[in-house]
Amino acid sequence: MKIGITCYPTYGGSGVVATELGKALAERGHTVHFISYAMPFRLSAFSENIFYHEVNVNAYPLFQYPPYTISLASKMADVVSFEKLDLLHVHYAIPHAMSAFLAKEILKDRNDPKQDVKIITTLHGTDITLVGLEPDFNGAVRLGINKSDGATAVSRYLKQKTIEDFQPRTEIETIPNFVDTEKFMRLDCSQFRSAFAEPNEKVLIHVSNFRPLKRVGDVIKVFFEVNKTVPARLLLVGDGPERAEAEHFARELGIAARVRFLGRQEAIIELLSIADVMVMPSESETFGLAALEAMACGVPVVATAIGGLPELITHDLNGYLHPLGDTDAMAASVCLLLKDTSRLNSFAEASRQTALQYDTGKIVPQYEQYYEAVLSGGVKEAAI
Ligand code: GMT
Repeated sequence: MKIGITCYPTYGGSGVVATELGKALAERGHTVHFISYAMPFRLSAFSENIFYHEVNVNAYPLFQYPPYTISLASKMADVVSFEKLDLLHVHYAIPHAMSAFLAKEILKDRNDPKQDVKIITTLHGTDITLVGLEPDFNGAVRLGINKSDGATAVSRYLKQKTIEDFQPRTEIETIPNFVDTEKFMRLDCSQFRSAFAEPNEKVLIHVSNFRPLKRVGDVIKVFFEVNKTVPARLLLVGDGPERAEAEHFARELGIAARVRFLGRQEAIIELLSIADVMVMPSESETFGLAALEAMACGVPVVATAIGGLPELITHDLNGYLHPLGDTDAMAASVCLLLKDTSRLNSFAEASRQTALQYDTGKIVPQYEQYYEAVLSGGVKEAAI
């Protein structure tokens, strides 16, 4: 198949999923065209089946807000027509689903032979649970889903939430996120570990884009409590709007020397390999890709019992789930793991086993089958 993929290239899990999907599809012999404003950050290695088309954002002086949605739509239409794409798979509804719809309208208007290109929208998270609910976006998101030939959600929770809040006409298929468990596995990084922690210290890790909903302050509170009884270090990987406040908070609590703000990192597998536990106290998480990547590296996750996380984390088996904001309970669970090596090892193994269920080799064929169903017109409208 010839597949166009559009995603946010530099920020967040939806871009990671889209890029890893494109890479996996290319390895399986499909031709993949990424269409975006920058090269997706995980698209480092060359593949003869992967192409990248950059969208130019026109900075004409009249445009206080350059119309990216339109530039993207025009680029999509050009790539579909010239490269004879079978489908456009867009990740994160805003604005990508609307751009894809507009691209199809452009092709129809030109009576282009590819005017029937199929559109598939994958819903990832706040496009449905937060931003998409705002009156400024709500109607457009629903239109984008309804004008897609197929739509997928990354968890059962997200599918349900989309149906409840948007009542879309397009049937939503659940296809969970995935991880390459041959790459994401625990490596022996003892040398690397000694740069961050003493041999008697435990390592907690948090990976996110530091948006308010990730509650990095709660991560620090959990660590503050844990560190009272278990000598530990906290690695904070990623960057975003809450970072400065989190740094101040760690200083206020007198634990700044034990907390390492690492910013955005490429060496994510190495960092996960030296961690004992991940803390994910998010107030909203439709899937939790960062948790899945940690689990693949044998790192159990202590998280909030919200969104799609309970589909991935089974309380008291491969991690712990607690109510939003209950940092005392989260700290107690982290201590339970860190003080009992056999429990930690069993949770680490259970985490790895769970991650194997979400291996690239198991999930990517679900996307291929879904593409085939959409191309053959076999995807029905929702019965609402
Ligand atoms: O929706 C967002 O907040 C952004 C999006 C992203 O690009 O990081 O995150 C969502 O998609 C990820 C990949 O499918 C999921 O693993 C995240 O759980 C989800 N984030 C939220 O729901 C907050």
